[in-house]
Amino acid sequence: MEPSKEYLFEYKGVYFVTNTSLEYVASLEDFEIRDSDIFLATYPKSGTVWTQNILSLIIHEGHRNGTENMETMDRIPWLEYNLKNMDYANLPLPRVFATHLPYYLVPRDLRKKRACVIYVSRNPKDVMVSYYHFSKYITTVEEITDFNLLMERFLAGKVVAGSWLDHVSGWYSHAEDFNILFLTYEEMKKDLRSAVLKICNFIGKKLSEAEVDSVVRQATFENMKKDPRANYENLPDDMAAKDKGSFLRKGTVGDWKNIMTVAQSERFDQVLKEKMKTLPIKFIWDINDEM
Ligand code: PPS
Repeated sequence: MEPSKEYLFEYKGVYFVTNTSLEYVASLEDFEIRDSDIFLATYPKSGTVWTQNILSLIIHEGHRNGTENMETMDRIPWLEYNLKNMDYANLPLPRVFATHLPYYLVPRDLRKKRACVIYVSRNPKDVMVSYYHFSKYITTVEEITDFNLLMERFLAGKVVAGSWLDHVSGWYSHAEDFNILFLTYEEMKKDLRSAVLKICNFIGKKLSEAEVDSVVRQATFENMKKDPRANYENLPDDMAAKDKGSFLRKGTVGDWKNIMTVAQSERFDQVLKEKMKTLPIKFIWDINDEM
């Protein structure tokens, strides 16, 4: 039941992939903030890379009009996984970081309402199913082929970033401490243009109608999947089993129905759905559901 120490280590109640270190993660509470910083916070598999791409398209004209060819991870690196040993203190402004940290481990000064935080969440059945497929593809995450075992680990929070419920409820219940915009994967899926506009407004970036159109067009699932940068096709060979999948997999709402049995879904509901009632979010479990 316990996650393998080869793949995950625990720090203050959450799990991290072993390609970062406990000391580094612990140091991030003191990470120095700039007022123009933007942090994209998510629980894994909730739309991080999607929103990362949207932010990059909004902020960088050279990305939007195709004149600059830069890896997304170089533009918007992961805060707690500094895989390329970048000098985070001296990145060009505005710095944008992606993070799976829970609210209580992020740089302390963010809690003074400095900088911007965008938090994206997704219905947890789709998150879990996405994680299941991801674990076969990414070699740094333990592959769990037994879906029942994967589900028990997920429900117990013994996966990357810990408990889904704790992550989402923590960020929502501490919203007042942060300058924060909440989005859901499902609302982005239903109306991408509105989500792009919300992000522009929140980070104070004015784009023309044509520029917004361009961001939206380049951020659809189909177009991102065709774009090697957006689809993270340039990951080092030892990080991904490229014959076993890709970063952008299916990109739908309700894919859980294709894999979870009725019994598994009921077990999931029994453990999580009751507790989810405390969340101020109405999750969409099927793309045909009303928002
Ligand atoms: S990670 O590894 O935590 O950074 O993963 P994350 O990026 O949060 O989540 C991956 C899922 O997001 C889907 N995705 C998209 N869906 C719709 N539209 C766009 N443009 C898009 N880009 C990424 C991706 O396919 C993963 O979901 P699944 O369900 O596995 O397809």
